[in-house]
Amino acid sequence: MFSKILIANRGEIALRVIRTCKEMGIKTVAVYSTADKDSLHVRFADEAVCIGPPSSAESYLSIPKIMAAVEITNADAVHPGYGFLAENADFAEICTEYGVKFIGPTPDMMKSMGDKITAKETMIKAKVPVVPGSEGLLKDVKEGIKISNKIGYPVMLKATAGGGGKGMRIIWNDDEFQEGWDSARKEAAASFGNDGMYVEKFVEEPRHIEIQIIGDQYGKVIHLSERDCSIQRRHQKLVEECPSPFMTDDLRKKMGAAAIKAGKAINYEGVGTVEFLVDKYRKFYFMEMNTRIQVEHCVTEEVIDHDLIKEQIKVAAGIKISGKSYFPQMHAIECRINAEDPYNDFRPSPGKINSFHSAKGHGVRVDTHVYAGYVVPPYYDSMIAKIICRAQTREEALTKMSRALDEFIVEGIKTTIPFHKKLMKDENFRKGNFNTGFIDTFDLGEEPSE
Ligand code: MV4
Repeated sequence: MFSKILIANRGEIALRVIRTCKEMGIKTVAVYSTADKDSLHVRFADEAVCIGPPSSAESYLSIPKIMAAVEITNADAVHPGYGFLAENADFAEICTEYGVKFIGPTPDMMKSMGDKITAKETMIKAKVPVVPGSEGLLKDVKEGIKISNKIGYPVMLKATAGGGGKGMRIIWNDDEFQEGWDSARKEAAASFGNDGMYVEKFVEEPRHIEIQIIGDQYGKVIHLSERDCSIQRRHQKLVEECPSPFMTDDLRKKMGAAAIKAGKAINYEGVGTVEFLVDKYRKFYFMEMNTRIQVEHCVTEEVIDHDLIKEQIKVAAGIKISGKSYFPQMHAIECRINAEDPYNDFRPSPGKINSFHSAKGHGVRVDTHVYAGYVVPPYYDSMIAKIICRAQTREEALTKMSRALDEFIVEGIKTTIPFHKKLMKDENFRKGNFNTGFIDTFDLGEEPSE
């Protein structure tokens, strides 16, 4: 087992990793920017190294700064968390060169999923269902139009370097193709420095359902059931839950088996997530694979009662996975609390938290790095807390979440709490009647006056 892990991250995920390391008897090293000097991850780690000024590029994204911290503290493994360097193949490679274990997949596994066309080709070979479309890169508009007529409009034009909605266009007919092609390519070139495009059938009103997997170094891959992440706004997830209200035992078996095939196809090692689009007929299609621990991993932890960070560290240390895939034993739902104003286009709302009272009680878990007096810096992601509620049934979990949101107090900044309160009481949401378009038409109503 590792003796000292450096956590190359900040916020709640850095704290989350520190907690598990403590329970496993592993020493921890925090790294922090000057903007985070008063953060809890700095206080709770055994050692802490300042790695630069507030800007991410000069701190949490700086490979030389992080490697210097690894060197001076003698850490024997690095946990990247999510975001920042978590899916940076160069960073994983450099860690290996330095003789420190990168807790995650190998650079090859990361690269094979980072390029969407390569990922799709790998899935076709592995017999994982994909959305019908072009094979490989599109040469030009002419080829794109020809394929679109074959599969039938509407189609979606996507950047091979994309993900998260950038460089993506819905196209409804031949006449729209050229303009969509030009604008999507320009966006992809600017965002990723790669303007390679592919096209596929547009799946209408899909649900976003992902399967958590874990693989060990000996070729074993199991799944840990699904998370429904259809409640998103501009490709930012707001709520995640398990079981998906749309799931059936039969569909879970099929999607679980497909996710395992996806993992095995690349000899996947570590925790990963296979994202699927699921249409109204419950047909599912591979979308992308995330080769990292995700924000919403807690939902899975609550329904299968296992610590995923612990499992991740164990497989990284070469321990074998024992046992079979896991099916949900409970219902869990997570609301992301962001320092944003839901009544003003979710604009970031950094600043000082004057008073803070966390929700508590049976079945309520709050993962957060903030406290009364904490100043939310403007430089990073705006998530300040995750509330995860679990109960025997979805109905009870939603009721518990409403209650938890009601007793959660954050003063001094705007948060997404009022949004979640309204959502938990929405009739269609409660019925499980939603897809990825739900938030586009959701009416938050007027801001309540104090
Ligand atoms: C799609 C799609 C419909 N059809 N692909 C959005 C982000 C990127 N990962 C892929 N995305 C989509 N791909 C086809 N062929 C609809 C989306 C999509 C979406 C997917 C999951 C969750 C929210 C979404 C919001 C808008 C579009």
